[in-house]
Amino acid sequence: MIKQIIAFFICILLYAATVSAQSAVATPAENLKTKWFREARFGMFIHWGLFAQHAGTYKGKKYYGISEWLQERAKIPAKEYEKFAAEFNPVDFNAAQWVSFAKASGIKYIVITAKHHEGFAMFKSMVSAFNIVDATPYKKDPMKELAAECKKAGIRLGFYYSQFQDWHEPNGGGNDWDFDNTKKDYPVYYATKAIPQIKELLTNYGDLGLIWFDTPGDMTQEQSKEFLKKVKDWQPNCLVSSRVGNGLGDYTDFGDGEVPAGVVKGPWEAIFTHNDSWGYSSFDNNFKTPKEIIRLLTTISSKGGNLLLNIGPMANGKIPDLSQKYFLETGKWLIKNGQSIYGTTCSLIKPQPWGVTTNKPGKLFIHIFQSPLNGKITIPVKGLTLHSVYWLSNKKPVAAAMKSTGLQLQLPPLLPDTRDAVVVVEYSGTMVENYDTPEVWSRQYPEFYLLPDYATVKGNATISTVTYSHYFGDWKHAVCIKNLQSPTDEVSFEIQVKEKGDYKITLEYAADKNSEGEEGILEIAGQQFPFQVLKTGEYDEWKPLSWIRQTVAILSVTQPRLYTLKIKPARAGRELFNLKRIIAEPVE
Ligand code: H79
Repeated sequence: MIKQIIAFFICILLYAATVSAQSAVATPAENLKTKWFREARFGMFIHWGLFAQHAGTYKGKKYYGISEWLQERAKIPAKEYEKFAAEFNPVDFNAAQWVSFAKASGIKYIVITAKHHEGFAMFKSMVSAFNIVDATPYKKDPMKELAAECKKAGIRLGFYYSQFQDWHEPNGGGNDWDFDNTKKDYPVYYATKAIPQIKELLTNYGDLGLIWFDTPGDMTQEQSKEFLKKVKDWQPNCLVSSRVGNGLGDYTDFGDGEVPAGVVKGPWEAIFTHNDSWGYSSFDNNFKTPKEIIRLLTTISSKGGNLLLNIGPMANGKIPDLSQKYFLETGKWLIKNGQSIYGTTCSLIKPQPWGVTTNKPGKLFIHIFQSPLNGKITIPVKGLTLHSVYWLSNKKPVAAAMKSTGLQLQLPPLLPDTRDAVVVVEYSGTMVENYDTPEVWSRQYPEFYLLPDYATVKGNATISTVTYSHYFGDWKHAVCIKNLQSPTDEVSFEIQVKEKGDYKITLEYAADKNSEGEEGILEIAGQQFPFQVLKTGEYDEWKPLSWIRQTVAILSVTQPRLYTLKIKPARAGRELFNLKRIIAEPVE
């Protein structure tokens, strides 16, 4: 019960944290201020602090999940935690190496934890002796060196600062194992520690790109405004993340590990960590591969945002080997293909079975994740005059023609890159936003998906993000179709079926006991395919969600043409399910 209350409290913090910056139309001055950020596309988050020393283990017990929450999870008293500083000695820290690594990885900005929830300042502070210079044998300020190296390398530096949670302070948020929550005076903490330390960060380290606030918790609108104003007083051009709270900030951050549905206008950032923990964890080996990073970066760019991807250095200052290896591999891809990422704007068409697109004036970048068997792809754009069409990585031409159905490319049997092969189309004419084109089903792909992002929903049906986690608190998110409860709630897709033959149609979803046994109907080509919803597990955002793939129809197409696929409940009842995607497979 107590655990649930705590989890509830943290949920409130988290949800307050994911509120987006209010998107009033940006003024020219705001546009100028966020220009570097909107063009940067790839940032490196660094979670480094005393938590790195324990690397997820305390008194012989492994805490799976996010290691920077060790103090909270093991309920370590602040007085005892304080002693960790005497052991913290990052002798192998080398700012020049970190920055050259970031540069070689194609990183344009770095955001590092100046102070995480544990309350320990990783910089010299006159405000609190609980800082790396005064409390550790290291006695140096790594942020000074990092700021100097970033400046030399032309990389923007931002500081993460936990402005509400501070487990070291009696009046800071979060620590209820030492301090009584009902007796806390948060304004005292803001005035005596948080704001004075932010002043130190903004006055002692040169020009900063941004301040990355997190978990605003109980902050009022006035308090969030005050933090924002202080940052601007000291550095008017320094950006502030939306986690300053209450809908404020210069750009939007979504939830930890969340990619939003569809294209999002205005400056924003998706934040991910390389494995499942933000701080270093000695036993977390779930590192994203170069292919996963490249596709994540490309997909986020195509939606108009940045990827801020985190690494957790060890206590001695070393960056984990696999983070080094896979970031550098991503950097190699960016050296050849960076033009299709940096400074691009979002896709003007929806994701296609072969991949996604990004844009620059007069240039369309086609990111191919998967080639059809016959190598023919059609990009749903009209009226362009083609000047040249070539692979970005080697400049070799690609056969292309403008047809009435769109821009047709003939790809070779072997793509120049299996992770993301980029074709550049230089053109004149105007490309207009068009997300309304039908989905394409073709026997040239082994399988293809209908995603919720561009579905048409009716009645109470919604396109919403469902949150879950593997280890406690390492959030995962899935965009789903939800709230299909009565026959008037409906989701539908327009589909251009290219070739005749049979197609197997499978639903991928999660459903708990509330939905078990409900009946739904899939409608296509005048046929109705009824199905019953199967229970996949209880829904709990702190636990994994189990997804099931249930085949509900085989459609025999005798005539390739436009079809409408609909899903709705057979009768009024409880919600059908969290529908993640619909998979279609040509029957062979
Ligand atoms: O800095 C990273 C995380 O430490 C921070 N945001 C990213 C960028 C973050 N703050 N809050 N959370 C993440 C949510 C944490 C929830 C949990 Fe727990 C912490 C789950 C398990 C440990 C709450 C406390 C629930 C159980 C204990």
